Parts: sequence; structure tokens; C-alpha cells
Amino acid sequence: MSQLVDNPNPNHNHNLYSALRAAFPDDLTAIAVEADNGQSYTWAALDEQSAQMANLLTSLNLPAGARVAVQVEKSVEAMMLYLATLRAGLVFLPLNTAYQSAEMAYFLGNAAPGVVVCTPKNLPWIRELAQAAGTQHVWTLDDNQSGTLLDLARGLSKQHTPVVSGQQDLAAILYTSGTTGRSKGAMLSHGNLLSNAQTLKKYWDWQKGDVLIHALPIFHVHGLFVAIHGALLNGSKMIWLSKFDPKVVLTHLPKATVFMGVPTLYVRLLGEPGLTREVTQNMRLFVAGSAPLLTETFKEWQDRTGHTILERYGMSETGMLTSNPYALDARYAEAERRAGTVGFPLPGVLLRVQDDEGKTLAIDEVGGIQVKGPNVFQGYWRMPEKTAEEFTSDGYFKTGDVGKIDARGYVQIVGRAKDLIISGGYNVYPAEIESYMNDMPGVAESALVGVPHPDFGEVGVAVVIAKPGAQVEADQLITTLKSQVANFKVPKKCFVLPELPRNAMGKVQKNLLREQYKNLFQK
Ligand code: MLC
Ligand code: AMP
Repeated sequence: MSQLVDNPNPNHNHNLYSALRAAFPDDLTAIAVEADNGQSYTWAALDEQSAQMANLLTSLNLPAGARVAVQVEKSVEAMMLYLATLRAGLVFLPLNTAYQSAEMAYFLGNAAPGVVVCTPKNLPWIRELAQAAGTQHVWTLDDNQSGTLLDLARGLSKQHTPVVSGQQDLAAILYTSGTTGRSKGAMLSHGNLLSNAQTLKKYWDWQKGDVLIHALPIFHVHGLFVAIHGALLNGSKMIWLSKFDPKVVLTHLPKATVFMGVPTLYVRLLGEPGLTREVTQNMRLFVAGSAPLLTETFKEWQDRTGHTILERYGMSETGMLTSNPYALDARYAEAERRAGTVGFPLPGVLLRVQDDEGKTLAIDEVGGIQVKGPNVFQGYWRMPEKTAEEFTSDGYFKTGDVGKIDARGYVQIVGRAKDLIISGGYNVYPAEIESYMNDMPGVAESALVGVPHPDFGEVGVAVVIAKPGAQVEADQLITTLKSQVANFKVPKKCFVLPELPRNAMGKVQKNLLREQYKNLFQK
């Protein structure tokens, strides 16, 4: 598991908020966040309002490690709730706003949170699910500075001393699905998150005067940790966009220096004629990750803006693992950001490629990527056996990604051992969607495969076999799925076929389906 090195001072508080707070600028009246709703927040406001929320959480006297499950629209107050949860020594559990009731029932039932915060709109059904999960406190938070969370916190003290946390004490749980079965909660500690944030601050050379455009959702690693920790740990202002809109991003680029996005965001920005060298001339760094960045996107970005996108690789269980160099990386004597690679293991991260027999492979040989480091998680929530399965006997985490390391040390991801589709940076697990489809009337069996898509990189295509004599309508199947699961998981196309291709062992040959439909959305 994670390789956290103990601080020699036994009184040192490893609470992540303490480290972030220590990096705030001296002038607390300066603007920390400029939001697209016209509101600005000073550093003092971040500190004081998160203190009020932390005092509210502390007043509940929940046991250490209690979960605070949050499914709300993106807002600065939602980020403050994250900071407050850290301060109070509780565990932040962010949930995608696209999740519907069956998905939420599973997460709340599995995590048994002490507090649930939801949008006012969803309160009636979320309250029922939370009560069924044994949660005593259900609050609301809207994206217009209203909700019962803020009502309850408003009168409380604006001072709060962060709870003393150890490096391995949990700070957050992120649900992720892995290869099979239901979602698993990846447990991340204060030490995991801080070590990764400190490493990135150095490796990407965060500088005085940097301004980050924050355009990603805040319920996943990329938007919640990489972006927010990066800015806060550098005392840097954030331009806070509630939703990604390429036209809006363009208007902010001249005032910013750092942008982070999944590849779809870069593809959509390239679709804007206003993306030029002039508009990006103040920018220092464009970071891409969460899904493969196509070489053509990388090159087109270079041509249009003169900037070279820095691609990095990570996951929920580990935070960031590798990165192309920002500047010269003395370990490799390389400074080049290379398309189609995810760069070098970050300082402190051990990365190797092994075959199925546990043999470490040589340069350019393809196998499973395994990692070790202070950023690697504490295990899956209440799943010790599953956790044990995902680690090697010498403590490396098996990422489920397939790749190789080339002679210059660059890591290349060539595929995934896990059956996973990454669509616009969101993960879709075929097994989950297939089980919904298999339960539909008239369906005998089904398969979901990922195929290339010009906007989302990859999207799901469903193939369904009807029971003898049954009539199954593809459109109806899609409509039903839309009412059951988060919208990004719904296949973009569905075909009803007489049979699925199988090999001699009877296993569905998904590679043949992927081949058959590979040009469905592009030439
Ligand atoms: C939306 N839709 C998607 C989708 N997003 N379908 C597939 N994949 C997606 N990612 C659906 C919508 O519901 C809609 O369906 C239709 O597609 C068109 O939607 P849209 O209006 O174009 O979508 P939009 O709201 O603009 O969202 C697109 C997006 C968003 C790219 C901005 O998906 C996004 O923010 N992605 C970023 C995800 C992210 O942050 N990942 C980081 C994970 S961390 P309909 O039926 O209503 O028409 C991680 C670790 C790491 O992986 O390494 O960082
Ligand atoms: P998640 O568990 O949702 O955090 O998704 C993590 C997965 O996203 C990784 O295991 C990879 O498969 C994929 N991923 C992240 N960054 C990259 C990248 N730069 N290139 C290719 N795949 C990536």
C-alpha cells in the first residue's frame, strides 16, 4: 500500500487543510476565486466560510472518519464544504451529479455516511435513501449560495483549528468500478493527497502570479484534487467556471496562466475559431489527462496556439502517477513533451511493467502497469479481499492499464486490461450497463463496447440479442436506460442482432464488435 514516510515530529499535524492554509498569501483580502456568477471570494472568505462549515460538522460529534457524502452542482461553496470536511477530520465523498436513484442508493448504502448534502431539487428522494442508509443529517446546497447547509453554518464561528490528522487518516473516498462487480470506494488519506499535490507543485513549476482556469467537475480526481490542490497550495487565484463552455474559456484565457482539461475539452476548444496564439499568449501551461490525448489533438493545439500540451496519467486510487516534463527532467535528461506518451513516473512514484506471471518486463515490452508510492491509496472501503487482490506480494498496485516504457523512459499506455470505456473523461463499466440491459423485458443477452468518437474520444455502443419470439426496440432500450443510469453511461447507439460473436470457449468476442463498429462515428 502507500509508502508514506513518517514526519519525525510526533506533534506534526498532517491535516491536508493545514498545509493548504499555510500556502495562502499573506494578503488575505486578495481575490482567491473569481466565479462566473459574478461573485468573488477572498482568501479570508475561503478560510472563514470553510471554518463555519467545519464548526457545523464538528458540532455533530460524529466519530472520526465519518463520511460526508456530497452530490451538488459545482459551486465555490461546494469546494468550501470539501475544505471544511478536511478541517473537521471527516471523509469527503463526492458523487457525480448525473447519478440517479439506483446508483445513489448503492453509494449511500455502501458508505453509510454521517452527513449527506444534496441539491434542494433532489432532497425528497435523497432524504429517503439517506434515511435508509442510517444517515441522521441531510442538508441542501444549491449553486446560488443557498441551502440548509449555509443557513446552519452562517451564525457559527469563523475560526476553526484543523483536527489533528495522521498521514494515513482518511480524507476522501472516491467510488470507482474496477474490473468487475459494483463500485468500490478508493480510500485516500491526508498523506496521499498532500504528497501528490506537493510533487505536482514542484514538477509543474507552479509560480507566483499563476492563475488557474477551473472548468472541470469537482467530483473526480482531476477537478477536485489536481486542479484545486494545485492552485491552493500555490496561493494562486482560480477563475471558477461552473460548467465547461469553450467560448467562455476563451474569454478568460488572456487573464490566466494554467488550464487543465480532459481531451474532450481540448477538442471542443479547437472547434472555436477564436482559439489563437494571441488569446493564449499569457498562458504558461496546458495540462491534459484522464483519457488518452490523440496525437492529432496534440499537434493541432501546437499549430494553433504555439503551446505544447503536457499530458499526464493518473487514477482515483493513486492520484497522478506520471507526467510529461514541464522543463528538463534531470533524471532522464529529457525536456520534451511527447505526443502519445504520458511522460515519466513522477518523483517518488515507482512504476514497472509486468507480465501475467509476475515477471518485470524490459524496455518496450508491453504488460500490466504497476505502481508504488506515497500517493497510492489505503485500500477499498470495506473490501479487504478486493484490496489484497489488486496488490502484488511486494506491495505494487495493479493499475489495470496496459503499457510499456521506452528506451528514453517515457511511459506509453497502449490499452486496458480492465473492461472499461472512458468517455469524455468519465468511466463507463460495460458489466454494469449490460446487467441493466439484460434485465429488460425480451432481452436474452447484451454486450457494450467502446468505439472511437470525435468529441468524447470513446463512446459506448450496445449490441442486444432478443429472447426467442420477443420484440426488442433499440430506441426503447436507450430510453429506458436513460431513466436508470447517469446520462454519460447511456450507449450512443444500440443494435439488435441475432447473435453475439463468440470464441470456441463461448466467450463474447468484444474485439470483433469493436472492429465492426469502429467507424460508426468517424471515418
Ligand atoms: C455528457 N454526455 C456524455 C458525456 N458528458 N456522454 C458521454 N460521455 C461524456 N463524458 C452526454 C450528455 O448527457 C448528453 O446526453 C450528450 O452526451 C451531450 O452532452 P453535452 O452537452 O455535449 O455534454 P456536456 O454537459 O458539455 O459535458 C461534456 C463534458 C463533460 C466533456 C464537459 O463530460 C465533462 O466535464 N467531462 C470531464 C470529466 C472529468 O472531469 N473526468 C476526470 C475524471 S478523474 P443527452 O442524452 O442528454 O443528449 C480521472 C483520473 C485522472 O479520470 O487521471 O484525472
Ligand atoms: P479513474 O479511476 O476514473 O480515475 O480513471 C483512471 C483511468 O483513466 C486510468 O486507469 C487510465 O485508464 C485512464 N487515464 C488517466 N489518464 C490517462 C491518460 N493520460 N492516458 C490514457 N489513459 C488515462
